[in-house]
Amino acid sequence: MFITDILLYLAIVIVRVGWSLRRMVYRAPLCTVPLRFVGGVIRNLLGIGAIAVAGCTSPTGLGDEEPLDLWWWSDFESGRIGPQAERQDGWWTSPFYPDDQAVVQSAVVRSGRYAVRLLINRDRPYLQTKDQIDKPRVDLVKGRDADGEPYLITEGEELWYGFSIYVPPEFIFDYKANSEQVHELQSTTGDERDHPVTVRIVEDQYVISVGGVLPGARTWYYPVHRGAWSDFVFHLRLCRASTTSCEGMVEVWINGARLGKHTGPNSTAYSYHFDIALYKGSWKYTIQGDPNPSRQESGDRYIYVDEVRMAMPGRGSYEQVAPR
Ligand SMILES: [Ca+2]
Repeated sequence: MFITDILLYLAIVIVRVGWSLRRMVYRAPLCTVPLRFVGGVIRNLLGIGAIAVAGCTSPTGLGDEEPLDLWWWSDFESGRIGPQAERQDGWWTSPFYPDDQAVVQSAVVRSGRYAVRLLINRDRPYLQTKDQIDKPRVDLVKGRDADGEPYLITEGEELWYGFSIYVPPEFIFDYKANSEQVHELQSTTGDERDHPVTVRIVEDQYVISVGGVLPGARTWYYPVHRGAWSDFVFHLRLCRASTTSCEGMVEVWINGARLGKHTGPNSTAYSYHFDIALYKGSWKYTIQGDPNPSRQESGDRYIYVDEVRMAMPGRGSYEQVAPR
């Protein structure tokens, strides 16, 4: 892109210089020819410089995002979801779910040209395994595999990460028992009780829980504003109670407001993966298979996600990861 722009501009310059020389020879006073020639050269050099600056600062140009500060990020500006090993827009997504459940789109964005829409549908059967039904979910996961996955979150690392969530105006707040989970850190051992951080939509509130099932676990509440983006920032260090000199810590901000800080043991496993999701533990049926009343009896249910950033362990800051 950058090279072709330069070549095109040089071709224009050659034509313009030729045309200017023709005009100077036939029309201009002889004494102004050198001055006008030098002026034309300067103008054309400035034009090439402007193209170079534009090429280095455009979203697809050489400068792009600040990769040295970030461990990985997903602003969805690549326009697609790639393999989870890719630093930008790389995610693991479940093969059990239809492709239209996580779609990179341009209609609703927090920043740039793209964001992702996560969708579940009340009328579809959700088959995770042959004997486990009606757990509608779509997950974007980073660091899912314990072996060889470079983005596992491990005990003792100081981390900063942020993301932004948009709940559309038509989103129906469901009963408390039918809440949605939109973010979690999930242990790689698969312990369902072990979530040092979760964000759920419970009726009309974001419920941010820290510490899982441990004594001293903490919960914060923040209103869900439909039709607006909500910016989340987390600053944390995971640690287990069994760890000597445990210095666990979790700080939370929403829309620039600091909700608070939890200190002490916050986890029970050594490593975790990062999950952004739209997930209901049950919807059409309970896990036992009984009919489950909901305020939304059919159709799509969706949220949007953008501006996901995780700073290099031990090197982050609020500014590096906050949605902008
Ligand atoms: Ca974006």
